[in-house]
Amino acid sequence: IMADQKILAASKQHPTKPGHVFKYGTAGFRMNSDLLDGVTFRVGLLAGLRSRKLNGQAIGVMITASHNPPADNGVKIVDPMGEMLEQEWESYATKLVNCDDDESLLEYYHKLASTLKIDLSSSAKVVYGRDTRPSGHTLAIAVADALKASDVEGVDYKILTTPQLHYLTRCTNTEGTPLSYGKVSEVGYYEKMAAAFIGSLRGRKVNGQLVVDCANGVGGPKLHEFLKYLKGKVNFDVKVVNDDVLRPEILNLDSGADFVKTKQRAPPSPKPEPGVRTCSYDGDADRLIYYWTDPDTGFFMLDGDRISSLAASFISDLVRAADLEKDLRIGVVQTAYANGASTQYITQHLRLPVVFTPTGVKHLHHAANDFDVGVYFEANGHGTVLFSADAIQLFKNKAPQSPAQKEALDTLAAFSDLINQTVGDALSDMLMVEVILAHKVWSLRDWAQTYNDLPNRLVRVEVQDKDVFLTTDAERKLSHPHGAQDEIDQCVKKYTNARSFARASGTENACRVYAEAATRVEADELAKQVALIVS
Ligand code: 16G
Ligand code: ZN
Repeated sequence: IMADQKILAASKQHPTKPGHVFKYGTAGFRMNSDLLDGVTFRVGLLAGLRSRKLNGQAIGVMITASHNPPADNGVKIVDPMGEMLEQEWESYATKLVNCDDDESLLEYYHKLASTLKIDLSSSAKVVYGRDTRPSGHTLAIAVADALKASDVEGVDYKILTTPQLHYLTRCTNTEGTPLSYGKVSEVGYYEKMAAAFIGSLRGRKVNGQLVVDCANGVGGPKLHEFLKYLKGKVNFDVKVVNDDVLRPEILNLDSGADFVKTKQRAPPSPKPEPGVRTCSYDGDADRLIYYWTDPDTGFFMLDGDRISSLAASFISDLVRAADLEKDLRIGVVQTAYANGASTQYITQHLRLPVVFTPTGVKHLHHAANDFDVGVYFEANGHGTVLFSADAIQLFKNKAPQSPAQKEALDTLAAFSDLINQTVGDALSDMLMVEVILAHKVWSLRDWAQTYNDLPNRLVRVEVQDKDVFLTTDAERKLSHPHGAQDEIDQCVKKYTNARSFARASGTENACRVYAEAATRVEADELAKQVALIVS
């Protein structure tokens, strides 16, 4: 009863705004920050329940709205090994957050505890962090208040990138075990990344300067911090730009991975230097896009599909050199947005299997776990490479039969340490790309020449009710409304090498249409026609 009073009293301090229906979507709860205080408080309560349900393992809570405008914010829950919240719990989150008042909230909290057989007196722990948005500070207080009221231990990591919070969650739960993932601190993250970067380079040189656009988000200060750990150990010429987090209004403004990918051009500021290798993070540093501006041919982008095929090619070469080809299954996971040319390159040229899943990291991550080495990237630059415990054991313990085999095994061991195993991580992925380019002695132009992207167009279509659009086959086909897919098929038939699909957005009230075809004009036309079908 005392405990209930505490939760009720705290909840009164963090009311939800009436008249809104909230949904735990692909990126947790995300909206204008004015609506989020009560939502975040309730997410804090649920995270505590989840921790109790999982025998007191730490659960993560991240407060961020990624590439969204500065006025937005969001909150999502991270499971013990650093993965996204288990699907079933997403609906508990939705229900808990939508309770009408404090009393019904408390009632549903108890209902969840009893149906899930959760002992509310057992111990629980939640670790949390936030990006640089000004609203993050008060939202973190809402989490803290929920934890205090429900008697859950909380650790406030303050400002972090999203992947750092995922890393810390996993480290907390594996500390002192054979599965230990690193020191449980932000410093531990930098130390691990720095050691693995140097270890993976194996004496090779990173060529030329790399410009990193941080979207004026949390990636900026964190990258500056990381670079200190390389000082005097390796020559890595990085110029950090768009790293101003003191003016929150410029977060994600005309910069960052989402801008570059959707606008298909370099951020206007600072003025792009011709030929210089450049990459962009998004606002919470879990997406990465590479590009350069050519004096003759203009802007050229290397997106998530390119990073995926680069990683798959590098790793499969090493696995072959290490004579592990028969022991390890390597696979690539893509979504419907992956450029058809990348899929063809991976299946035909690299001869690796490609699996398709619906949009959203949790789906890709899950599918990648089915391989010993699972490479997954969304075209938008979010992704990572997952290594099975068996694979990592082999890299570390297999007895090499030749110096070349030893070199391959040692590179794989360090490389697997460099790649964040919990979630896509712009900093870790960037180091991965830099290592691969250094090994191959490739410029971005060399990388770009592996295949030619099919011209493509993505359009956002305003629709009355996006929920009438239901998909099958990893979102590549519409099952509803009836007949729509037939109409799309008829359009696609008219073009060469063409493909198109429509799906309801998971984050906005709109429908998205993607089209690709042999030429720019055809891709544009096709997208327009399919947009007409769904609107
Ligand atoms: C979320 C997803 C991202 C996906 C995007 C699609 C996570 C962490 N993020 O931002 O991976 O590409 O949604 O948005 O899963 P859409 O459904 O509006 O097209
Ligand atoms: Zn992000």
